[in-house]
Amino acid sequence: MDGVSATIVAVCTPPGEGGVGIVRLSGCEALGIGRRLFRCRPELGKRPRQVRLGEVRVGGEVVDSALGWFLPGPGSYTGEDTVEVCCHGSPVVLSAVVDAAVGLGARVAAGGEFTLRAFLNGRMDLAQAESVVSVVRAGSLAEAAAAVGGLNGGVKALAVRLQGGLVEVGARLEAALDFADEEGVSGALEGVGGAMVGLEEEAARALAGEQGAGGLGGRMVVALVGGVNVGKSTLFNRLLGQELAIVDAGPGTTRDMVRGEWWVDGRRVELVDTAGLRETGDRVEREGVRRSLATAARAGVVVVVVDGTRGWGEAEDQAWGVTGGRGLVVVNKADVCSGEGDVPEGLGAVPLRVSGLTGQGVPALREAIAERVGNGGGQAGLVVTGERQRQEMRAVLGCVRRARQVIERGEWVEMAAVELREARRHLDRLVGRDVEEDVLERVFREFCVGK
Ligand SMILES: Nc1nc2c(ncn2[C@@H]2O[C@H](COP(=O)(O)OP(=O)(O)OP(=O)(O)O)[C@@H](O)[C@H]2O)c(=O)[nH]1
Ligand SMILES: [Mg+2]
Repeated sequence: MDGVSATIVAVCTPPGEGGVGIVRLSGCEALGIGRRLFRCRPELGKRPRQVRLGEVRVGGEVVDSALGWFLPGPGSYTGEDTVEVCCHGSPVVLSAVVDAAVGLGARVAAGGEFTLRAFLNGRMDLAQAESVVSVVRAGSLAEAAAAVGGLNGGVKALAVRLQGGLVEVGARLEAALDFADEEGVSGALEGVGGAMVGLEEEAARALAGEQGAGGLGGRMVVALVGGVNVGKSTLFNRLLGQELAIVDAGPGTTRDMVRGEWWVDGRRVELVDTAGLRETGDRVEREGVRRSLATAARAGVVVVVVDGTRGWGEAEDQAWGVTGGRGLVVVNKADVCSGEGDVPEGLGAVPLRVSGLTGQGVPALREAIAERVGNGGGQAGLVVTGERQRQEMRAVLGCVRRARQVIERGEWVEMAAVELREARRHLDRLVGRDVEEDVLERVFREFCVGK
């Protein structure tokens, strides 16, 4: 990354009436520039980490009386020499101080650049950096508490734990591969399935915990996804008890997402009806499908709706894929079909038979959703926050689950070993090892200036 050596400056607290504004300088020139802008006795930097009262000077004029301090690297937030001056919050003064710092050689920091430097200097991992955004954006104390768990290294601790488990299971698989005869293989594999279930549960808990804090403005999102015409909108209206979404016999009716406020066991959630998934040449519908998948990826609970008269197909595979294997599956139109909708057994999901049209099976579905919503909300130690982390954790869960299924079916052990290696790669990426620069850019683009 270029420009890492430049000293950067920004106001890191938004100025407001009665509030304070902190000008933060970070980099090798921070102390030199800071001394020119903030005069105190003894001189800034003589007593590192001590808060001093002093004068803020711009162009030879004293423009504010402020508190300032010097934090030497590597023990600062960014890992670099840092000066912070806590002014009274006048926007005029704050911008004059920033301008003066720029005149002295500093560069105005980009959004998230302080935290980016902290990451590049090894002061925090990527998951911790992301937690900073989650804390800032928290819509409730519960969300803030969850995000702080990540900031304090909760995600890293989880990743290390899971890595340990994966290494152990992986080693047993590799050992099993060394046995040529079947008996030896099954002996070496004993207990591996159970160990994998434990890893799956731990990963799923981290995701479930996140769901509680997830959603818009702290509200959990429950999304209905699936192919076209499977009856998502009918079911959506049935669950809400009002005719909010348009229902039609033709495919591709819903394009925009339809959202409804829904109370489940005393908790307010957001029920979302989405566009049916299919390949289409229609530009607007394609955008609808893209949004459906994005909604499913960030929803707390995903209900994959299957048309019982048509059965499981490509759209369902796609919908299930984005849930990371943790969706609820319903076979709809139970009033006109008797089967289980060809839901693949390997999914590990027990399909619920419902009819959005008649209401059959809907109370059971409501209960199943309520249970998931409750689990998400009641968990302590919510750790995985943010879409990127969730995607990686879902990928981990998917890999471990597939590996277990391969073993349980007595299939090629090497395949399971490959899945486990892939899971470890996703865990590495979760904490920011081996991530590409564009991923970093995306993460830090979310930040506001001064953080
Ligand atoms: N028999 C029966 N028909 C149903 C049921 N649910 C929906 N339908 C019918 O299936 C058709 C499609 O229903 P929608 O609710 O619009 O389906 P959708 O999944 O929202 O469709 P798109 O928005 O196009 O993706 C309509 O003719 C509905 O009346 C059901 O449970 N039983
Ligand atoms: Mg619809």
